[in-house]
Amino acid sequence: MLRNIIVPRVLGKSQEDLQPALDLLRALGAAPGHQWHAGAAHGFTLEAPGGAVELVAAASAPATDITIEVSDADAAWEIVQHHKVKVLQAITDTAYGARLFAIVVSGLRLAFITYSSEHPTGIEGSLLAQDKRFAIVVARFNSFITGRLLNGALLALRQSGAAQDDIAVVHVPGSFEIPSAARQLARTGKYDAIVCIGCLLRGDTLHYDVIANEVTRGIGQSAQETGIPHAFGVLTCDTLEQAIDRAGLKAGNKGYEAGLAAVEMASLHEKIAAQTAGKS
Ligand code: DLZ
Repeated sequence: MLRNIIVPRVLGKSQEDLQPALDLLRALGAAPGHQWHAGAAHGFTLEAPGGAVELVAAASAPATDITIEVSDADAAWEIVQHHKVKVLQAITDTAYGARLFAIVVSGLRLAFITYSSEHPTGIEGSLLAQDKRFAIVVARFNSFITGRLLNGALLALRQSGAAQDDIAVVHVPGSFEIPSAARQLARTGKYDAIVCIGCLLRGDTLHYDVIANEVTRGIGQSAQETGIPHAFGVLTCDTLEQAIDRAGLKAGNKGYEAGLAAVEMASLHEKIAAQTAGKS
């Protein structure tokens, strides 16, 4: 019966009023869900891998509207520094062993928390892109879609802290040409990750399956052989409508997701190299 719990918060009267909160939550990895626009009113649903309602009985109530559990509160704290927020509580250890901070953005009081674990958490990449360099290889074919995916990827990289000058955008004719350009860029050793963007439509491509397999294999092979992370932002859709949904309409923006994946993998790559340096 119960399918989903949605907490609507009215943050103002125009989209501008909620934009800072939207930008921040997306920079922290919230996936864009359903959105609606009705005249001057707007609604943006942000999705997380999990959600829960906590019912509390206590002498005092927490001074936040929403508590967001993150995998690394310190990394989230770094990201928050690049957004216009008011700090309610700087990052700190709690009495119960968690890491926590609280902010206000667009009038919304948010607490971010990472619970301590008795078990080692393992190595995980962060969403911090400062001082990292990225190349985006984007196919011109179906540019109506790939242009939107490119904008999504650029937004993800910039929101994660990558400098404009540290992002190279390389255009290729179609998806088939992505792997060779990606490999050439990866081989230069100048980039921490490559984002690959294209759109294959079954209706347009006679040998759709062959091309889709070849592009997927080529990108994967380039990543494995060069050792540089490649993010896969190539849509393979049956119809233009499906592609539009994945380029920013109903099903999020896969370019944005590929941008975030590139940032996380660039960070993970660096961490694994640091942790394994000198070990045989
Ligand atoms: C030729 C072609 C066709 C029919 N369809 C697509 C497509 O849906 N998506 C895409 O990215 N590229 C397509 N192409 C172009 C090929 O990827 C390639 O650029 C050309 O065959 C030249 O090698």
